[in-house]
Amino acid sequence: MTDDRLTLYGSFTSSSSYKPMLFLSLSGLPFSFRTVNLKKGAQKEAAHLAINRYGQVPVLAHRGLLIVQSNVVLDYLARTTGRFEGRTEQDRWRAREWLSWENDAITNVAKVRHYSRFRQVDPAVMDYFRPLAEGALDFIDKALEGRDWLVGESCTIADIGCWGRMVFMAEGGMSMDGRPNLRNWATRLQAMAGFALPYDLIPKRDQEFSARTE
Ligand SMILES: N[C@@H](CCC(=O)N[C@@H](CS)C(=O)NCC(=O)O)C(=O)O
Repeated sequence: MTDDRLTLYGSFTSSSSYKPMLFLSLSGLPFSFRTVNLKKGAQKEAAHLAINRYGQVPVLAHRGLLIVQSNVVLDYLARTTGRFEGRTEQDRWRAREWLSWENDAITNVAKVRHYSRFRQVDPAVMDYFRPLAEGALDFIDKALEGRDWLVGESCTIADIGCWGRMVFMAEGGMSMDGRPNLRNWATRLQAMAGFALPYDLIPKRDQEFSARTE
């Protein structure tokens, strides 16, 4: 395996892992997937902490570099492959602006899903996070009014990053109902070659992915 091959460390239940996986799948690029068993706490073991100080997934290894934080991974992939970049310099900055907002706002969708599915919390905690999560979905719905994509005229890392973390919304009791622009955008994403939902895309075991031939 060459240093030039992209290697992604992630987990099949992780929206943060899904984001770069989706980028790679939509791009049809070959890559290696290495599973990190979050349930067994592999992310907190020394071997993983050596590649991700935060004890989390994802991690991208490429050409001797280690890239962590899903939105930084998306930024790296867009820069190095040229895929899903904005067309103009302003668009490229705007895409990264969306990713920064995503990390503030759509994270609340991930939290509500996490507390619904993996961990019981005091109802007051949910009362705090649910309106923030619903508000983030409303914001995206409004931003997409009259447009196909968040930035410019084509899909960028802004769309992949925002969709990628909200994808599990149903597991947190949230939905696209009453959010027509969000639903149409999701439909557009799902129509793209290489698109797959997380449980269909992220393997439970290490796997080698070949380049997609159209
Ligand atoms: N801000 C980070 C968040 C990463 C994150 O929360 N990863 C979760 C899975 S989605 C994780 O590794 N959780 C295990 C843990 O924190 O112990 C990113 O975007 O990469």
